Amino acid sequence: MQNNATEITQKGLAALNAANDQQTLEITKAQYLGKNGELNVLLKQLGSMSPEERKTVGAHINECKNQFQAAYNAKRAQLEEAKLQAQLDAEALDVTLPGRTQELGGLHPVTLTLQRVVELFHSMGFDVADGPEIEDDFHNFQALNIPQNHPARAMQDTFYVENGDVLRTHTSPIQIRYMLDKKEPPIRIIAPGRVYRVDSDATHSPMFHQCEGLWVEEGVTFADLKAIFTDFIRRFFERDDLQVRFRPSFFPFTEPSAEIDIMGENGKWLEVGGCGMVHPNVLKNVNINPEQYTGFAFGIGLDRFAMLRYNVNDLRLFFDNDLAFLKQFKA
Ligand code: 2NM
Repeated sequence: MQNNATEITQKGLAALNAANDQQTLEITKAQYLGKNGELNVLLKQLGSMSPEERKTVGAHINECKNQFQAAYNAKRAQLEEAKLQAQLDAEALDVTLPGRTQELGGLHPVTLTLQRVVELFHSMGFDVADGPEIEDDFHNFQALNIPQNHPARAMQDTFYVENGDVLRTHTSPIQIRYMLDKKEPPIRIIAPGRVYRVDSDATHSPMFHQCEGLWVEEGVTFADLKAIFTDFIRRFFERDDLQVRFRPSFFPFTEPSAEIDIMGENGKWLEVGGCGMVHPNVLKNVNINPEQYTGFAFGIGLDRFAMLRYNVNDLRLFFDNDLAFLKQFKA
């Protein structure tokens, strides 16, 4: 009987040991410690024994039951621990991973350049004017003293839209519209925007950005043009001693006309824009009396200015939308 209890317990302990899930563990426990479990069945047989025998055998069976219970408790704790560990492993979170941040955008270098130009001219009393990118022949050419078949049109070949309209070749039509609207000087504006020409290489894009300036008032002279523009460009490049040269040239809409050069770091003159006194015909076309008023106008290429300011050697980089390039300008 005693050996029987030991044997059953050995078998039970082996079964507990082999149980690898909670369900099997509980079934095994019921098999040995349940009401009709093998060890309890042994207890029931004590009744047929002598008192002395009953005492020792009973004590032994209880010891076996305690041993089994302890083994069961240990195994149960072990399975619970394993289950918890498995859950923790499955739900593991690597808090050292970099976060998924929302990257902040930045302004395009040409936009940054325009903002700077606007700021500088605003400080000198110029307003900013705007206009349509699709223009009619009158505003883009005729009002600017460029008649039909004038050779200057060949230099400004552009993209033709229906019924003779064009994608504007310069921002001057903005100024024509402004003068027609405003009716009376004083007029002091800059006109920035996209313009279009049939031209494409490392330094020319079919779409580029211009900013033109215009000051019309009684008594405005070429000396005012030189002073205003020289002040502007020295402030733009942050060089008080920057050499500026006005080189005689021709534009249909100004007389006299000049190209504007600045002295580069390499000691060579570099063209940065054009200018002149607004042609009397242009003033007449917008109903301003050229006997009473005079004005100057100038034009600069914003892309060109951005290239100079940021040391970019290929204009096309501005239009490729390559983030590796654009990210360098994030303010
Ligand atoms: C330039 C050069 C010279 C110009 C002229 C006018 C207007 F509308 F007043 F006639 N606006 N801009 C002008 C003059 C533009 O760009 C190189």
